[in-house]
Amino acid sequence: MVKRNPNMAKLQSSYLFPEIARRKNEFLAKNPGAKIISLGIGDTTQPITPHIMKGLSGEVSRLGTKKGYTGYGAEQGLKELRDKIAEKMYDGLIEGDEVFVSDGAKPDTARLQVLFGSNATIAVQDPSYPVYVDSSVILGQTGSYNQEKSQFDGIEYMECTPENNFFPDLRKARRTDIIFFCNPNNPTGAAVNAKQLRELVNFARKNNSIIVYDSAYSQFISDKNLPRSIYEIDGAKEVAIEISSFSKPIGFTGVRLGWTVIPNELKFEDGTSVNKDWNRIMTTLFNGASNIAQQGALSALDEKGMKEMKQTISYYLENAGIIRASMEKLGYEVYGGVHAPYLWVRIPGKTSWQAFEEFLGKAHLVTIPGIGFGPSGEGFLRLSALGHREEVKEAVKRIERLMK
Ligand code: PL4
Repeated sequence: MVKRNPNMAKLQSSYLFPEIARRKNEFLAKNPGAKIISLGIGDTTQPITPHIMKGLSGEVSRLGTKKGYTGYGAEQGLKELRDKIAEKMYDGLIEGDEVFVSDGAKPDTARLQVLFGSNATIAVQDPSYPVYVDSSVILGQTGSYNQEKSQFDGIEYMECTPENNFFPDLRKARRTDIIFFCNPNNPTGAAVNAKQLRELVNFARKNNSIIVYDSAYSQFISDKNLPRSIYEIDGAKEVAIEISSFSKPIGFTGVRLGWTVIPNELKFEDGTSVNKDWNRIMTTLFNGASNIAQQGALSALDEKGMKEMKQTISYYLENAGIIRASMEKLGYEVYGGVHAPYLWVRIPGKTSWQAFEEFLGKAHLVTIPGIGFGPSGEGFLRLSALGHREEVKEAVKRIERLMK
């Protein structure tokens, strides 16, 4: 028999999101007529907009012609798209050859862990998107799960709570090789200002760490004065990788397309270019993003496409505003929903799994328990605003009834 990878045994039996789906299905099996509304998994619901659809369908048609057919593409992505991402998403702060197009931010996170290897040490915001911690465990970068602390030994959990305005106290943080930092944050919806981001960059520079900056929700930032990319901060190119995604801004969660930026200035301790090693990883472990998806993204990044992207984001942020206003009226302590499609709500007197069960059992609403994102998430629920407007309004009514 083959020995099991011992790191797998350290993980919780199920990844957070399939566990939510399992509990929902279990509830439905017992209550077959229940009309469940999901404020849970952050999945998009609005159809892909017309101009972006033209980009997708145009490529589908070309693939059926002798002249237009293409097979494998460059593993790094179409040059035209890499250049366009650099120009439109980064205002020229980076070059096209620093952009690697991929099948999404989540798979890039996993491949980055392969790049860093099992000896790397990591820090995460607490709470944070669970993929950073779980991929670290799988790679063997951690010790065991500490039941008492609800965290893995060996990982630096940087508390981000209402008490510190969701920005970690870096004076207390232990030095690690890698710092995963998601902004705007999933799950809290908090967005940092330039001063805070500068503090983080300086912390990484002082410690010779690499920041993996996840900007999957950057297009939701609604204040022009807040930074969208980490490269807006001087000196970030020597210490930061940025991963990002087309999933949320243009509804590509199922189409699959994202990217990672590895600046040419970023070097490992021995002077090796990180970009060069990432190129080696991508050309070995990845076979290029879908040519159809890439044409859709090219349409998304022209003038009409950018307009449509803004409309899609406004729709979800309006949903967030509706949920936020109602929760505040009911007296809940609510965060987020302004620069991100997530609301972070404190549920007093209950664990987050108890609150999850109550919302599901009594209001037929799926939410995500905060503890699933880390120990500092205990006592909170994350609500997603990525639903249909009618369902969001109905969900709000149900919450109001639940509170009476
Ligand atoms: C459910 C901070 C959602 N099955 O679509 P990708 O791979 O380009 O981006 C995934 C991603 C990356 N970074 C952050 C994210 O929040 C997400 C998506 N997160 C959520 O509800 O938290 C979808 C989760 C998906 C999963 O397991 O990730």
